Amino acid sequence: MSVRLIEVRETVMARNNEVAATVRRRLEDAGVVALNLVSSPGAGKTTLLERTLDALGSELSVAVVAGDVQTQNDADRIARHTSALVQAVVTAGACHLDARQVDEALSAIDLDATDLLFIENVGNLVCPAAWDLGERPKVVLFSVTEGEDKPLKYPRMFREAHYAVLTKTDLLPYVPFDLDVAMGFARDVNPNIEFFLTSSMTGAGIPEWLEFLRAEVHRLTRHPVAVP
Ligand SMILES: Nc1nc2c(ncn2[C@@H]2O[C@H](COP(=O)(O)OP(=O)(O)OP(=O)(O)O)[C@@H](O)[C@H]2O)c(=O)[nH]1
Ligand SMILES: [Mg+2]
Repeated sequence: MSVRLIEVRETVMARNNEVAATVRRRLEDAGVVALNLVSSPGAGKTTLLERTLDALGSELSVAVVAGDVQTQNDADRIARHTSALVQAVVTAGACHLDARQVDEALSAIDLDATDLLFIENVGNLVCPAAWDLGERPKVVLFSVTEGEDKPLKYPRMFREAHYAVLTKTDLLPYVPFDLDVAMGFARDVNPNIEFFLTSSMTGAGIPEWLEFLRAEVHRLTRHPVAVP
């Protein structure tokens, strides 16, 4: 029985990886930078997206796929900050998005007219780490109220991520959280991870985040990824 279960899971993961490869190719062909935002519940993904859309919406063509377990609250929130269609994916209990859901959501988006795609994953520090959505890069958000040791407790998430956004830095005066210790733990599991320190309340660190997004779009436009 247990052997059969493992086989089933492997088949499901293999199928996901196939679809993710298709998604990646579609995005690369269209020159779209696709960020998969992952974090524990409530780390600030939707709020950062709201800020980002307010700042970049008139400058870049930004599309959003918002995943949630049960509601479309986040998609509704995000839609108030953009004129573009926001795709809501309700996973009906699943703790992560999968590549098929993203592939289907992309069908309603004009990728050739899109610069930047944000995929807001389900808030969970375990499940989304294992599921390739065809994105590049994966960005983990990590708020200062969560404790410095999250990278050690959930290493796969931080190992898979290319960037970490330390959010809610406006709360640092009120919580015992050592930024250097937290960043050190993240580097222990992923020496190449790069950081942004942000507050969506005060706007601290948001200009650097926006500059990074602009540079990613510019890089892909000037040096398209070679698709074999
Ligand atoms: N103080 C402070 N609060 C923030 C910041 N960013 C988000 N919040 C608050 O944190 C709470 C959760 O923020 P969301 O953006 O909904 O978090 P999320 O990661 O999208 O949550 P899920 O989608 O449920 O996983 C909200 O009450 C926000 O107002 C921040 O930079 N500083
Ligand atoms: Mg959210």
